[in-house]
Amino acid sequence: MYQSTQYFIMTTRINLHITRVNLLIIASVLLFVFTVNIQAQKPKPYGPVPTEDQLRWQEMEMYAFIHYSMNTYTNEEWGFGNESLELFNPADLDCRQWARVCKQSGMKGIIFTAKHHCGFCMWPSAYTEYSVKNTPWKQGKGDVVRELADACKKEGLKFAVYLSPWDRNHPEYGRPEYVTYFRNQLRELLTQYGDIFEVWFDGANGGDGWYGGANERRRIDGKTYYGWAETFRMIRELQPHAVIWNDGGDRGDLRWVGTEAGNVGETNWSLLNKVGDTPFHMLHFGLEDGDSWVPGETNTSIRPGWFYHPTEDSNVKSLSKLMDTYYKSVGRNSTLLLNFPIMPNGRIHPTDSLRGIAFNKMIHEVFKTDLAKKAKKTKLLPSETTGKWGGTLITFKRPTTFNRFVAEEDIRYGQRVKAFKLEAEVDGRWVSLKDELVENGDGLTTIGYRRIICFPTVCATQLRFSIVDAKAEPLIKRLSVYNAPALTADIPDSGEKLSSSLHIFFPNPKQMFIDYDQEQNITAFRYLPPQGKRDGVVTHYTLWASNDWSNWQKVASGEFSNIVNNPIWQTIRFAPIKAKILRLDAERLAEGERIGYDDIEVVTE
Ligand code: FUL
Repeated sequence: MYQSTQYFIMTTRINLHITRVNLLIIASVLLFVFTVNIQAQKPKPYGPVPTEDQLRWQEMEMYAFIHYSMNTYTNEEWGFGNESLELFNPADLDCRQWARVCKQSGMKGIIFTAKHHCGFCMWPSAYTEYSVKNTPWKQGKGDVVRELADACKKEGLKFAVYLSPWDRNHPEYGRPEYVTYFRNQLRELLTQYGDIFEVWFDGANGGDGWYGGANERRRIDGKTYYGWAETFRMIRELQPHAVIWNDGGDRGDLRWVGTEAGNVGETNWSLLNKVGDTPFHMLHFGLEDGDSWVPGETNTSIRPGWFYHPTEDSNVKSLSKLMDTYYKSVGRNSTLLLNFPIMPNGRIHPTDSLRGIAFNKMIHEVFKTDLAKKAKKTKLLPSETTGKWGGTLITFKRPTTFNRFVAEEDIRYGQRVKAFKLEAEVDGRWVSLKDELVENGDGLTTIGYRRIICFPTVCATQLRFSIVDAKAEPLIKRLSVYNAPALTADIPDSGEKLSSSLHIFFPNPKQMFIDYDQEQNITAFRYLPPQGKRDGVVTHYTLWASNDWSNWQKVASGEFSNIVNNPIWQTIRFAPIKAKILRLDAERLAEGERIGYDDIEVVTE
């Protein structure tokens, strides 16, 4: 399994008088030496290691969620279970469009909400009347799961299902009969739609519901009620290569990262204990000494909600937000499960698809040229580094400008690195680099499958990577260096005309520039502060405009009222101005030293 030329043994010719007997002896000796050598050179696993299926899953890196159900027609996030079947009649349902958008957005597969909490089945299940078969869509002959599974196959994407354990429609929910029903449904999904790469069981369980007309609250114990062990056995039998995501009871193959905001901890161990509770910090950071391999999957939506709501058309995540999400998921030893909601007409909204495609393009743009490839890499002994495990010195041919660093461990043998250090030699001086997406400390802790470090651009002649602490000898299989463009190109939101090349950058921590290629007629500036914290929230501002970087016209100044307690979008409107550059000066921050933002929009005419 371990492919490396280092296992080849070089032999020299031996001049021996060979008889049959000693030929046999020589052959056995050689075989022995060869085996011993392989065993000596092949790394020994340290601690828990991934299965082949977990590895394959991790290598997918990004895949999509599609949320589509009755909620799409009621404009809700959760359905109650009594929504009328007449509501489901999409005029233009096109699973090929979903698959194409996902593929062009860099997604390697799709996980579909075959059944959400409302209990409505997107396939004609034989076990309930509450499904597409009793809707006006295609006169009840349609099957969304089938259409999507086929579309994925055509586009070369993998396919997976979300089957909500909680079912607010089913009369028996809460009783043993429902568990049988649930397994019957799962069996349909696992046997009729080809290969399934992941099975997703949501953790939201029990509560109010319609439950066949009972209209009551039904509480269950998510750990015991569903009999997960039996269900898992069935999955292993029917889809032996599927990985299981389970937030409710028995430990699956993957774990939730404790938030739907789109980030996992910068320290991220792919380990957990097989049994026991999983409080937020375990989900978010993993468990350094966990006894099982349970890697984190970062799930988030491209919009604020999981289902489509027209009011969110102007809140599709910006490109910079999506890149931030990428760095804080794939760049932190996790995968990214990015949701695209479906509109009532049965398609993905153009803003979401354009944004997804731009996101994928930007990832390719950032990681186009590995500047470490042509540089000299020298192995460093512990005594030559600041760490006790040695490291690598990357010497560039000439001073090189960069702002991203990528490291990967060979996780087949376990996750080992606990802390590392990055230093760049700039103008003859060694400076420490820190992950600027991390608030406390330098963020240089775990590596795992992949770690991406973002730091302000430096121009350096050498880069020193030292491993400060590790559980066992580190097996680093990749060290790369990139120079991400100092701009984040954004694309137009539907309705409003935004520049197709919105560049945002920070010349200093309290100043933000937005720079267009061409003059714009600007009518408003919008700021979404960082959510859930005071740090970096701009409370008082001055907004300036310019065409030439030297003559600045003051556009507006003032306060964002109540922004700390209610951190919603803030809009500064003004009479239209013609400008190429906008500058926001943070006059006061609620806390901290650096402007923070979750999103920025500029409205142009
Ligand atoms: C949550 C659910 O309750 C949401 O509706 C959504 O499906 C999300 C992915 O998981 O727990």
